[in-house]
Amino acid sequence: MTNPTAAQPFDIERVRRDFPILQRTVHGKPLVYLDTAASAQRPLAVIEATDRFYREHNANVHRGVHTLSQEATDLYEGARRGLARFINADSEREIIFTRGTTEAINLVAQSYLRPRLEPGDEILITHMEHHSNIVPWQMLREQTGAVLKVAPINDRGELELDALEALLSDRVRLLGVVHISNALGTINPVAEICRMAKRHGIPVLVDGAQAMPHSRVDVQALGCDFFCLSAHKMYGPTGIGALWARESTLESMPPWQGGGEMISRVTFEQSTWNELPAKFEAGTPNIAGGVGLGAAVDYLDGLGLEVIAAYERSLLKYATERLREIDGLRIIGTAGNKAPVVSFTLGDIHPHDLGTIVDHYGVALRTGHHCTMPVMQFFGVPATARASFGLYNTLEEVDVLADALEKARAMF
Ligand code: 7TS
Repeated sequence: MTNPTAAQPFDIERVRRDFPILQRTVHGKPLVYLDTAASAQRPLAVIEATDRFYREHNANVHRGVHTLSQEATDLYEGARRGLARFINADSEREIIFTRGTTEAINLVAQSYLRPRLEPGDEILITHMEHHSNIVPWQMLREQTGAVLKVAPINDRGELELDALEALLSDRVRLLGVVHISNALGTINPVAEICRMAKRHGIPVLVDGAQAMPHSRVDVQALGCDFFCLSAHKMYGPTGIGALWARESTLESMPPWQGGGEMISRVTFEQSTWNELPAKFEAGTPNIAGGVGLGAAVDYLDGLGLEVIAAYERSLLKYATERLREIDGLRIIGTAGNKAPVVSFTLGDIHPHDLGTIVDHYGVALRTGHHCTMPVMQFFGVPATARASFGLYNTLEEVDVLADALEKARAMF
């Protein structure tokens, strides 16, 4: 599905005007927001959609006959249809709204995998996973006696595909892999990995949190079994995201939380379950969040992900060149295929000090382990500073970052 307006060239000044927060200053300097991988800023379209929802349509969804409740339901379900279309799902029944990627992964762990695991069965993940694609499987390991295996990475921060394939034994019940690493920027060859896993009959969960804002995701073309995403990484609200899985897979899974909306009929003796996707959405959902997610999808579609990706590649190229010129700067994560994320250390300066200093120049960097402690251990660093770019960043902002880093270096 391509959007006819997407063929327009990328007008960065116009795009920046869509993001009101970019007008503000920090310590008297223009904000240079380089923390999009943690959470993206929101365009007016998203802010206004949630604002309009609360001003004009706010009511609980699904159970009402009154007009507002029906309007709220239409908006919320419209967002689900929009997301289904955006990622090329077969139908909106394949979209389960969650709080985000983390909750989507936990849902798969508890509802899909837990009933299928025997002691000694294996769950395979990779060395570059975010904690949210590690810890739910560790918890499952404690609950079931399963074994957690880890596919290795190399010094550039790329997956070792041969080693990964060698780990695809007949004991593996699920492979969990990150599409784009938040700490390294590595774009994994997920379609190839899914084909590999399919040859061994192993289902694949893709952590797509970082992929959604940077590349067009087509869940059918990827060939995965589960795809997890967060709206706030893709210019939408926090507290909402989704799990995609095929209808047949979701039908085979028991509900994981009980409550209102997920039932068909309740007596004290027994309850029966609602149809998809309601079966997995107990309780009142994040309705305004869903509406905002729908607006974010429309916004990204309007710009065109191919256009965004091309622009972001130019940002990454320039940032990599500029940062490499800085004495003592070490880039962590130098994969051949990267998203616009640059993790680095600078001499012996602690990343937190670096982050604090550049903040005084208006530059928002994330510093720490980025919820990927095993990646930090692999590269032998306690933490990195990370510049992560979004569709609103400019080459001039890369210069501001580089100058601020030079000033920080001079202070030590
Ligand atoms: N997976 C990846 C690859 C992520 O980058 C993140 C969040 C998550 C999962 C969890 O998403 P959530 O929306 O459920 O929290 N990453 C980051 C980050 O890089 N800095 O802060 C959060």
